[in-house]
Amino acid sequence: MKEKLDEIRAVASSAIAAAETEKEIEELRVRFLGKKGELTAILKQMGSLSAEERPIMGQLVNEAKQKTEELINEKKSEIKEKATQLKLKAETIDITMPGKAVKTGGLHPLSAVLDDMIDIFQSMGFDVVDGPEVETDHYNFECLNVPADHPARDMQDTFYLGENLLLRTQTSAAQIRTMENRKPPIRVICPGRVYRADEVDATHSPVFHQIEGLVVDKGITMCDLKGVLEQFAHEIYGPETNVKFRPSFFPFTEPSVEVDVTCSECGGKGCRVCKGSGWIEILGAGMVHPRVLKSCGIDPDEYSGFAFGIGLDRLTTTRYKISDIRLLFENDKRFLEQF
Ligand code: 2NM
Repeated sequence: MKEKLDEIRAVASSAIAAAETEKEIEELRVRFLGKKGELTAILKQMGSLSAEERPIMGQLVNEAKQKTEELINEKKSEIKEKATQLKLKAETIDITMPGKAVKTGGLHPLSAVLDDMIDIFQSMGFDVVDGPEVETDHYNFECLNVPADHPARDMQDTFYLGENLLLRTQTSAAQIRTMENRKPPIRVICPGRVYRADEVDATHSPVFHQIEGLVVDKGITMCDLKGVLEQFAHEIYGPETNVKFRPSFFPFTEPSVEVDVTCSECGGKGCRVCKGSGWIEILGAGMVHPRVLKSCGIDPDEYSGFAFGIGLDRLTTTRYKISDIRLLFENDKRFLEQF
């Protein structure tokens, strides 16, 4: 029996030493130490021994069991440790490797300028409103006091989609709808794309961007117009910028003005950009024509208002020294990546 025991111990220890996985080691534990295991079986045969041999043999078997258990536990932790080391090695991060460059998009220059303008007008209490780009003759021209024989209505200047349907030539239609739907006081700006059948060149595009503003309330005067637009010009071009109001004409405003600011290129001395005048025209404006107010259901005897229209594209090209307006619309990545 002792020989048998020694043999089992020898087999067990070499099998344990050769085991490589937790599964194998668990199988060995069952094979030698389990309820039906080889060492347990020997213990059960002890009944056939004499009374003197029994305690000696019992001690040997117990020793063998204990020793085998120790070997198994040692091997088990060895395998576990190895697995942990492997896992750590596989998950090692080499912090000296150069990082992957994360490409972030940027704002289109038009969006950057528009965001600035919206900030300025919102800080003066204006809401931003939106409107459709496909408009009716009624909202684009009728309500704005543009007569039927006005050159702006000519096919040469306006993209018609049908007899009464067109691509809006200014964003005023959105303001007309605002006047129809809201009661004064009204303070809104309406930024958006507008369309004109212009000849395309470095400074003209058939699609461009406008931001139009409208204020209607009791007692609004030309002073309010001047104050708001001067504030705007100073925020965009800096507080030293001079602002000049010139009389002008629009069908939808009376009186009408055009607003010039000191040329930001030469500081007013005169250069190629301002064609030697020292001034740059930035917007048109005026007191909303009583007929326009009336066409929107607002009583011109009770209310008055002012409106203005600013071209976004020229402001953008001058700010970023972009030589050709068409670059704003082509979405060439080599151009856009510069912003
Ligand atoms: C301009 C110049 C002057 C204008 C007028 C209106 C409305 F809807 F209230 F009648 N919105 N915008 C206006 C006035 C636009 O663009 C150069």
